[in-house]
Amino acid sequence: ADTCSGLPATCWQDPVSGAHVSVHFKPYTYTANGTFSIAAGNVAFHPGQNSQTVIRWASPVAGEINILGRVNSIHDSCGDGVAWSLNLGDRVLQSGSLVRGTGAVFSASKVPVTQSSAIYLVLDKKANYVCDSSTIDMLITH
Ligand SMILES: [Ca+2]
Repeated sequence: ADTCSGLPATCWQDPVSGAHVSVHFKPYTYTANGTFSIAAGNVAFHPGQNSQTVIRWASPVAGEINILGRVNSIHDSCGDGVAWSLNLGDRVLQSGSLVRGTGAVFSASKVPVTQSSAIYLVLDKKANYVCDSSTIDMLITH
């Protein structure tokens, strides 16, 4: 959709669970319960009440790739933070747990892929899903 919770953004959202991935068209500052900002063009995501949110990269190449990224829990006023994992198919390459308001850098070198491989970034709510807004940056090189 072209809006996410009424905001101008490219949005993939499950309105029942609250899970979403959004790319905001304009800078956005949330101020209802604490505050955080998302820059225009940044990718934000949030797990659902009873579901993870997963971003997939489908490999267009065969060979080895290098992955460098950062995941940030951006809503630091409530909740228990989020957990994340970087997967190649169903194999976990790296994972971590974030205290609310913190971030983690991840990287993986010489990851073997084919043109049917998929890299997944999984965002999990941990015990509860309140205040789990997060952002993701990822660079993949071949
Ligand atoms: Ca949480």
